[in-house]
Amino acid sequence: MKKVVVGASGQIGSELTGRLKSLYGYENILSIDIHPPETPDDTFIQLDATQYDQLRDFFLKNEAEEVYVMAAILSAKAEKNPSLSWEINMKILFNFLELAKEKIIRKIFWPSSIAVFGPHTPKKNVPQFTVMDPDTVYGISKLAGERWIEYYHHKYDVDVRSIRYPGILSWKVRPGGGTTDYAIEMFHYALKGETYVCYIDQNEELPMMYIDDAIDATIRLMQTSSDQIHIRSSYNLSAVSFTPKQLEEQIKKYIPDFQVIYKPDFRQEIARSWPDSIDDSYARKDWDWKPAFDLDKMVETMLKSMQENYYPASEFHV
Ligand code: VAH
Repeated sequence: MKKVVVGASGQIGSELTGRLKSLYGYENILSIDIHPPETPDDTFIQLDATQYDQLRDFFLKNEAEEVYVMAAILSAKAEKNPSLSWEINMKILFNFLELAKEKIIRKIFWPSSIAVFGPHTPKKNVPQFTVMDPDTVYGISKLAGERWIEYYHHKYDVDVRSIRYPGILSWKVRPGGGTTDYAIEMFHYALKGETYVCYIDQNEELPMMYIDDAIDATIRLMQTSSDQIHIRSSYNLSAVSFTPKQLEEQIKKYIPDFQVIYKPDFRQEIARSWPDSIDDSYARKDWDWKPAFDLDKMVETMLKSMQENYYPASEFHV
């Protein structure tokens, strides 16, 4: 039985594929995306996850015990084409819910996001159950998706699990079209010795997480026995919260000359609607979640990894 990562060329999908391969064996993990991966992978299959018949044929040929559905149009990009982004995000989800309802696949991971929270959601330590009035295309699609995955679980006994990811920091694959991408861009500019123009307000606090924590949580949730899972919409998950200014100051501990200019754009309005911090007590209780990366460890790891892999000439030593 294979495990399959859909959206395997993306920021999270690419690293999730690598981790699953090291955990379960290279040949046992298949990867699907509409775009080829940055690094060649002979277990990669180019498929459009919105095309149900193509997916059904693929999964009838390749029996999959688990499918990680990581493909979606992210928040900033989705605002540029609302109806198409809604259509794509929901079609992809429904394709896999239907395959699971037909018992062609057995277990699904589908990522939600803190984008499901909106302007009237409490900003601090957002509880698992609260007011949710997202006012972005991405957030609306993720909230609708959460309702559908809970419906398919209760109505058709589909085993689908989900996490509300915060902003994710990683360095291997550039993210595409997220509001929180600023945090990754800041490291690139700092290491290039260039001034960064930040499109988010310097005091806008957002929940964030290092990629390794996000992947650990995802795999841990999928390994948890079904009777321990008490949340079938999507689990709140938290690691650190910081503002762009706090990130700038943390980077300056290593690169003192780094400069940031703040020029908020439309993405600031998206970020403003999201909470500052998250209460993830359900995830800690149900499947023993705890993050390994605080802000210090995240910044050091990002700088060290990016210097080694992209900017060997950069003038600083961690
Ligand atoms: C985005 N990185 O910015 C994603 C994430 C909470 C943010 O959903 O759209």
